[in-house]
Amino acid sequence: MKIEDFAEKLKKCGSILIFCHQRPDGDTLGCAFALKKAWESVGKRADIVCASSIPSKYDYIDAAKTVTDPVSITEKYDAHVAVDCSTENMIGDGYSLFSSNKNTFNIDHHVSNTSYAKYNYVENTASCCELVYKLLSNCGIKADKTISDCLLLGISTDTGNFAHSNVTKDTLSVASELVANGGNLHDVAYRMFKSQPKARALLYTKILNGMRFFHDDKIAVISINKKDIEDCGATTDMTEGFIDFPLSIDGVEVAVSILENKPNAYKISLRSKGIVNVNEIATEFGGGGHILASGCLICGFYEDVKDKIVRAVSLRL
Ligand SMILES: [Mn+2]
Repeated sequence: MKIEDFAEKLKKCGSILIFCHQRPDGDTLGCAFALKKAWESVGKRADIVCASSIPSKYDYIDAAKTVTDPVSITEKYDAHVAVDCSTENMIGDGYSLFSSNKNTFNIDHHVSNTSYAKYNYVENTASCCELVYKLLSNCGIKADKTISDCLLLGISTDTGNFAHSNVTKDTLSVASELVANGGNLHDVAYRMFKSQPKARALLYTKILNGMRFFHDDKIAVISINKKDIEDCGATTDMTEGFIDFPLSIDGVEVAVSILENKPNAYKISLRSKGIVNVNEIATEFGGGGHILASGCLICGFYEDVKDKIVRAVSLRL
């Protein structure tokens, strides 16, 4: 549906419950924080739920501390709104709660979005935060400094700080308006890209030591198991961004990260420089995402899982 119609429907809702995707990133959280602040700025009510815990690096935004687990919600809201979630699976354990409301909204920028809500607004932009900015404009809500900082968080993180090929003039023009409204881009970029806890740095070096190459060095694979994470005193969410390093290597076309989720269940992340559409590969295994960045879950023994995903990538090289 058109953004005008989507905004028109949502505007009528006095209380909304916002759903982030599991293993939340800066984009889904930036959307949720901005939407919550915006709703509150006009005297309405908004709460945020996420099926996973929120990484501590987002604590600098006060709304991060208000995010709760979907199971703790007993209240009724006028609408349930999913942000940056391409499928029901991305909402995770929160999906049964999400779908329990008859007024469901889905605003997202993933090409693979399955339009699972009553009202769906999907547009292929670099970040979902750009769409939330558009939504707020259409609701007649101005993005103040706080909202602008939240939206810049998603735009900055989903574009690799404006370095990915997904950046368009519209991305820059939204970012420019947010900066004009008082948003502090430097602060966001510093927090997300230029600082990290020691435990993450230790884990990173350990994981890079175990990097393996396949298919004439066109595929680089990193593997992260639970024990490595524990040994370094790190947490799973700290592995976000590790995959950028193998992809940066000259000659590597696809980088793969294999993260132990549960015993014999691995979360696969895929990044491509462009020759391979990794969204197709992830979809084959029940996941999804974008052409250049996607993910899925594969069950089995580590070596079998690794062989399966390397074979699937090799077939496309
Ligand atoms: Mn996103």
